[in-house]
Amino acid sequence: PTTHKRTSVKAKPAATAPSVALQPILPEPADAKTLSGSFTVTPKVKVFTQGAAAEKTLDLLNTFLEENYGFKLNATAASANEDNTIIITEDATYTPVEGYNLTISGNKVQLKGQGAGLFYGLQTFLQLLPVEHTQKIVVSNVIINDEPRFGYRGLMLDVCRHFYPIKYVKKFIDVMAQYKMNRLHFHLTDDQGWRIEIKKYPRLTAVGSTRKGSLVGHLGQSSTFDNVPHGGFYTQAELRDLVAYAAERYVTIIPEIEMPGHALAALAAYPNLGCTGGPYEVSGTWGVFKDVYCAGNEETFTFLQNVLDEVLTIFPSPIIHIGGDECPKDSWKKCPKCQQRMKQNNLKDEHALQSYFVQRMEKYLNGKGRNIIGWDEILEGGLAPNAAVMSWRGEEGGIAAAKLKHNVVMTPNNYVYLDYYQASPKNEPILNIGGYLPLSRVYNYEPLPAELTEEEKKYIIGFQGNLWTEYLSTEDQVDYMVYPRALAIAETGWSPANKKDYDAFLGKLKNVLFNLDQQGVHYRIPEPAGL
Ligand code: TNX
Repeated sequence: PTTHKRTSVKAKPAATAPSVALQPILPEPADAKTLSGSFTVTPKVKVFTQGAAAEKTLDLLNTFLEENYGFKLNATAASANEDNTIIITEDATYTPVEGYNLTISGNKVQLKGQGAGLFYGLQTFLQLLPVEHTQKIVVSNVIINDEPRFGYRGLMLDVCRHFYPIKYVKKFIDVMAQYKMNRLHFHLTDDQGWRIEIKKYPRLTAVGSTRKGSLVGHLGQSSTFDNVPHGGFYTQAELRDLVAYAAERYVTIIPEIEMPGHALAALAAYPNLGCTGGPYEVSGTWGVFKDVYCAGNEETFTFLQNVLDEVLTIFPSPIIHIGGDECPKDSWKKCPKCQQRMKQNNLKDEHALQSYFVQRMEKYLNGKGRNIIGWDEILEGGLAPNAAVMSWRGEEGGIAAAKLKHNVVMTPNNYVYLDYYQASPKNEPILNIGGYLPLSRVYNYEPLPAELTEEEKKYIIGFQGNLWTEYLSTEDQVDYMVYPRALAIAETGWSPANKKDYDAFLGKLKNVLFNLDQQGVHYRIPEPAGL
């Protein structure tokens, strides 16, 4: 029987659809192999899903198809072997957790991964569809095995210096997620405004969320105070909804509650928390202010713990940002309670007192199952035992923290501060805080410092671009500063270093910017390659 031969006509090889160009993918995948042939998406394409996350992925695909091409995929295949089918498989054992496999070949689209991987694989697939939505939807055959280089790929948004409504923050998250970023560091409290409702302390928002006006123009250079009241805050219900919205897109929101500095808005509301007792005002100018939380007063700690209790019920993030930057020690030096605390605890100077402050808050949060992250000033006077460090004054703090075996998020101002100029100030339509960070410089930043050993490099868990908003009073201005530089950050965070190429990146932006146009994002038009 083994010699039995079929005498019928040979099976016809499946007709291969003509090849088309592979659309560019941003961020560049870890590994992509283009194959000949193509797949055409039509309303007749069947779908086959396995797992709840796969169904969700299909829903997202259908929403996209409906919005952009006016149809949905309704036909379900009986098995994963049927031709002309999109097969989405949730595989709980797939590694790495955020990775995915997308194979388009043999008249099938197959996507495999865990929840996050399926989400990212879908983002890739959507980029492979032709950007002009009037065209036939033909996608090149391809095999993609993709995974991120860093687990933490973030952007920071400062909503204190200027307030932006939830709707805008959602749009911000949409774009992040499309380009596979997964951490939104939400800067919620500062001298110029307290933006999160805290039920136990209603004055934080009743008083602390509004200021009398804003400084327009650079201090000392024809600046004026506009006397236009500015304010706003998010209710807890709005923030819970935002957290859920972000989670659906695999974005974790890391809230920042600043301490012990940048505290004027809180002090204006509760002056007993400052060393002098006030009165204090929510600031309408920018910079660093001498009035900070009193480190000698027990009420300060009770207050911050109670605030954090409410913050933790809203934000499930395993890390909580406690600020820690730019805290002048002037008021502590003159404050009898602070001096007494230093004596009692054998603290040799005010930096040690700040370290005491942060360590106490760390202990409190660790007790609630959360870890803290703080700006690199938390290294001064002794780093709290489990704290992660956000290196912003260049890379130095991050290098020091990694050597101490602490986790680090790189966010050096000289490479990724999105409030810095993108070109010569005279050619820019809006006033920026200063600095000079053209797209190419942001793109070419390498987050793993060469002076660290391979072992030490493992502590650099990721990196992030920061957007401070002193001079950005409108959403359009935020868009202008963030894009396309945030896309450069997205690629550095996701793609292998050896897959990065600035000219190729600029080439890929054509499709990306087309998509951003469709979404109403008012990005800055980048200079062409070679400039
Ligand atoms: C420094 S970066 C700050 C912010 C300012 C920013 C302006 C950091 C931890 N603190 O308060 O907005 O410079 O670039």
